[in-house]
Parts: sequence; structure tokens; C-alpha cells
Amino acid sequence: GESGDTELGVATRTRTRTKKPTPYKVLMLNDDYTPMEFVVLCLQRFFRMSLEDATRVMLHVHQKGVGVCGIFSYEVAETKVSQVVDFARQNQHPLQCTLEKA
Ligand code: TYC
Repeated sequence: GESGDTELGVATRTRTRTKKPTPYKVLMLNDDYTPMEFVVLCLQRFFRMSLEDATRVMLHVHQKGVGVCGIFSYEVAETKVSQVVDFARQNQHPLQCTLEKA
């Protein structure tokens, strides 16, 4: 008809709610060999932390054995873990990182 909405057209309503991804924590694990400065560098490089935050998280891991680097989607968390572990291996450090459902 003249006034519109029974003619061919394109649906214009869109969903406003989307499913949020399950959050995952990326955890840094302590070990006896990786230099403290290297852990700080990893936290700055891969988790975009300031020197101050990276140092605080590294010392927490050093003292407690494990610490949270950040919370991400599964895909991003997996990428961060790979980046840290690969970079550590390239530099002959045993640094380990893992992910866990938040
Ligand atoms: N424990 C290490 C040392 O004394 C430092 C360290 C901190 C290693 C945090 C790993 O995730 C880590 N050199």
C-alpha cells in the first residue's frame, strides 16, 4: 500500500541484548628461576600494566605462588597465555601462565 509497511522491506529492529562471553582469569605462576624483572616486563607488555601495577602483581605472585593478570574472554585469555609462555621460552625462562573460569 501507499503508506508503507506491507511492501518488501528490510527488517530494521535489531537485538539490543547480546550474550556476554564467560569470563576467564589469566593466572601467573611463581617459580624459582624466572627473574623478577622479566615477569614485570611480561605484565607490562602483554597485560598493558604500568610499572607500578606490574611490580605489585609480580611481588604478589612471588609471595603467594599465584596471581591474577586480568579477566578476559576465553579466546583472549588463551592468546595471552600463549604470548607469555612463548616469550618466556624464547628467553629460556620457565615462567608459566594459565587460565581459569572467573
Ligand atoms: N620467584 C622468582 C624469583 O625469585 C620471581 C618470580 C615472580 C617468578 C613471579 C615468577 O610469576 C613469577 N626470581
